[in-house]
Amino acid sequence: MNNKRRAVPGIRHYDGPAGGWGALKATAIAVRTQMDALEAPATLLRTNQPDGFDCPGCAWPDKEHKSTFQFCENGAKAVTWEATSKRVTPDFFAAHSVISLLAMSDFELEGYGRLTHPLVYHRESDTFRPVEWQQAFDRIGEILRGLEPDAVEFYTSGRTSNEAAYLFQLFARELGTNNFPDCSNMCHEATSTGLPRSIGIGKGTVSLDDFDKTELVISIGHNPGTNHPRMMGTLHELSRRGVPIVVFNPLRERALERFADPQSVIEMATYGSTDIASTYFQVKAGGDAAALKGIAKHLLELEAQEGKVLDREFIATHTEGFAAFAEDIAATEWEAIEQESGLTRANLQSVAVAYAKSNATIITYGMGITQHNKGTANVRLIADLLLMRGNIGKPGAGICPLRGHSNVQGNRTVGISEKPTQAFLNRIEEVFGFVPPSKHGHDAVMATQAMIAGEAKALICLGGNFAVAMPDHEQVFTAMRNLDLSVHVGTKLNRSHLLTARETYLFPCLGRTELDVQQTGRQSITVEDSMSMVHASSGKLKPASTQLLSEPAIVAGMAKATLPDTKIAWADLVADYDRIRDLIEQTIPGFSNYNERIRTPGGFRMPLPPTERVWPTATGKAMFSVFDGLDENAKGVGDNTLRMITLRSHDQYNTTLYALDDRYRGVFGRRDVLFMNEGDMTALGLEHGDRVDIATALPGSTQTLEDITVVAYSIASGSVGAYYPEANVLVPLDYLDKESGTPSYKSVPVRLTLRSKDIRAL
Ligand SMILES: Nc1nc2c(c(=O)[nH]1)N[C@H]1C(S)=C(S)[C@@H](COP(=O)(O)OP(=O)(O)OC[C@H]3O[C@@H](n4cnc5c(=O)[nH]c(N)nc54)[C@H](O)[C@@H]3O)O[C@H]1N2
Ligand SMILES: Nc1nc2c(c(=O)[nH]1)N[C@H]1C(S)=C(S)[C@@H](COP(=O)(O)OP(=O)(O)OC[C@H]3O[C@@H](n4cnc5c(=O)[nH]c(N)nc54)[C@H](O)[C@@H]3O)O[C@H]1N2
Ligand SMILES: [Mo]
Repeated sequence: MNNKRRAVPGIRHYDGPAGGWGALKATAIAVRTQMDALEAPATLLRTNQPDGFDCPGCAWPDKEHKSTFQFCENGAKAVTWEATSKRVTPDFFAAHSVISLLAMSDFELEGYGRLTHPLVYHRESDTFRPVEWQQAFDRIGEILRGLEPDAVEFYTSGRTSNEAAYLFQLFARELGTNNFPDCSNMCHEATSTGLPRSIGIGKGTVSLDDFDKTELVISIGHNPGTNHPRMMGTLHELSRRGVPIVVFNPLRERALERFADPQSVIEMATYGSTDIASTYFQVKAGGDAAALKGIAKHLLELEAQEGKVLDREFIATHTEGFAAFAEDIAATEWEAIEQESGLTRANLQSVAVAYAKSNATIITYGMGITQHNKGTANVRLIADLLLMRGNIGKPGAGICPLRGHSNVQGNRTVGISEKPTQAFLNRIEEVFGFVPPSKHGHDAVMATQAMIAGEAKALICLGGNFAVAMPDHEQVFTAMRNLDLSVHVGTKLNRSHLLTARETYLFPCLGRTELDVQQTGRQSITVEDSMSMVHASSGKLKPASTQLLSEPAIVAGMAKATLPDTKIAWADLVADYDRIRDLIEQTIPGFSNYNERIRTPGGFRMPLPPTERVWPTATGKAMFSVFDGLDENAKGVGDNTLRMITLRSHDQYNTTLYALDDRYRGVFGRRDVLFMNEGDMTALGLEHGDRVDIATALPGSTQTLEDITVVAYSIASGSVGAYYPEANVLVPLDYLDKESGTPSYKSVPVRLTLRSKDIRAL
């Protein structure tokens, strides 16, 4: 860092490691501002205990799910954010019109606390007013019955339980649609689409045990210190064991460099820390395919020189398509690889050498891989690299997509899919006696397009903040207002709730931390983590209000009121969630003895045939693929374009902001910044602290984001970084990975215009 640089308000260089005393302090603040200090310690201690609740923070598994409480700053924030003692009551809504609430920031909206009553939008007064649950369900039923089923969109956000998600898809299918826009369409859809072709299943193959046995980890495009905090304990252990961790990330992320484990007494007492990455490669945004091809290319060169680098036997017995893959790699020039990746041939060769030496390698990845024009192809290329050395289906090795929401994977497993398989539909028909629709439905982008076109008339959201999470807000916001009906099931107020349709209902639900008592007693729900472990979670806290219903109860209430001739005993299912699980078991493979197996601590693992080298692909083999070219196929229009990635701060959970700081990146009290490479700044005549307007540089795009302060940062040349969701206005809705429909949130060509050389006064 350049020490002579001028001071910019809110920007301070952060020198410490990740974790450590800073993390303890941040947790204490989260507890103090959100919770009753007496209840907080007990609540946090119940997180991820055998009879407690699953941490809503991330989808990283726990060792045996029963050991001591794993300290985790961002897990604590997620729990305290839900278990807050703040409330948004009917009095609050009477005093605040929707238009006045819309003027507030998303940070302020959620900050008011938990929703307490079911609410209906009252147009004349422009306020939300309390409504009786049954009255609301009846009116929703009436509206839905008057619509074509395919004019209704059923959105799921990944915090929802298996039980609620299963009922939600039954409701939609009995109504007659497969319209399931879902947060994973913006997230790991590239994994769900890419991996089935490569290995036969759209999920990761590693378990925590594999991390104990691995000899090399390659970490691409994810930021675990913030987003998968429990993974830091694993990385820390690996680093202590001397296992090399090779990172590919355009930004220097502090947690991937150094991390003081807050559970390590010695490190905490001595201000010590452990280096995490053994090598850190600042690949260009969107340059991963080139980097991966470079590694593969050198592996082929090593094989030609020394032999025994490829796992020839594995390739011959278990795979198809190797020759075409190898031919494409061999034909790719080093010069092009260097240019697209921003890394040198020597850099990539060194990774290939380390990879050739390792007997068991894991590749982990996140949004830096999936949220690109060629996200699906990127995922398959990762699989290819692993297949070259037989690194799937052996201990210590495999592919490890880091899932987003804590149950996003489970939601998909239990049927949230706009493209259901015929086998699943047949089972639904056999078990329930109605014929579910087989026509494919909408994913998130298609649902939004249907809303914009006026074809979709109603949106029902099981959690989430749909409008804000999607690209190109302005269009989405207008489309939301043109709907006949919107229904939101949520815990806290957010902007999507306020984009009122002709009729809008807001339903407060129990959170994961809260006691859920139904007719037959206390209920538990189940979730599936990033490593396909399914386990139970049951809340213990007193619900935020006596008016709350559980998510399964709300879904069942709407379904029963909508479907007069329903074949499903909705009320019985809500009375005892075991009955919902019995139906899941009858309709979805892999859930045998579901109720019995979730009663053992730790739960059970869903079947993962590739771990046993069984490949449920069309050919019965693992498939190599050919990645077409090297680049993203989307060059910016005009001179001086840069590639923008949008990312999460440390004090953020998706569209939820816990605070306005991003400690490890040295940003405090603000988010209107653009991280930029110093060389690029010089080339464009910009200085640290200059204020710029950002414009999307794609053909026909007119999107702009005004008045953003440039911050010098250690980021690959040609790449710039801005915060999600503020920068979503710059992402065109149709700028996406065509194979999976995932928006290219990490790859938007942009151009900067200097606005003022003044430093913003805060
Ligand atoms: N505390 C907290 N936890 C969370 C979330 C949260 O918001 N807050 N969100 C949850 C959800 S839904 C998800 S999906 C996950 C998201 O977890 P991540 O996948 O870590 O998501 P991002 O913050 O978007 O960051 C992606 C990382 O990829 C890097 N990157 C960007 N572009 C590229 C590229 O082209 N190549 C490479 N190699 N790297 C790139 C960025 O610098 C950044 O470090 O986390 C989950 N957990
Ligand atoms: N530019 C850009 N855009 C992105 C991304 C990016 O990296 N860059 N990432 C994308 C990704 S990976 C994702 S997953 C999406 C996230 O999109 P969403 O999942 O739609 O958004 P969240 O912000 O997680 O939703 C927050 C809301 O969920 C509700 N909520 C919280 N807990 C519960 C609960 O237990 N039950 C219910 N019913 N509701 C609850 C609260 O009301 C809260 O306001 O955003 C995507 N958008
Ligand atoms: Mo996500």
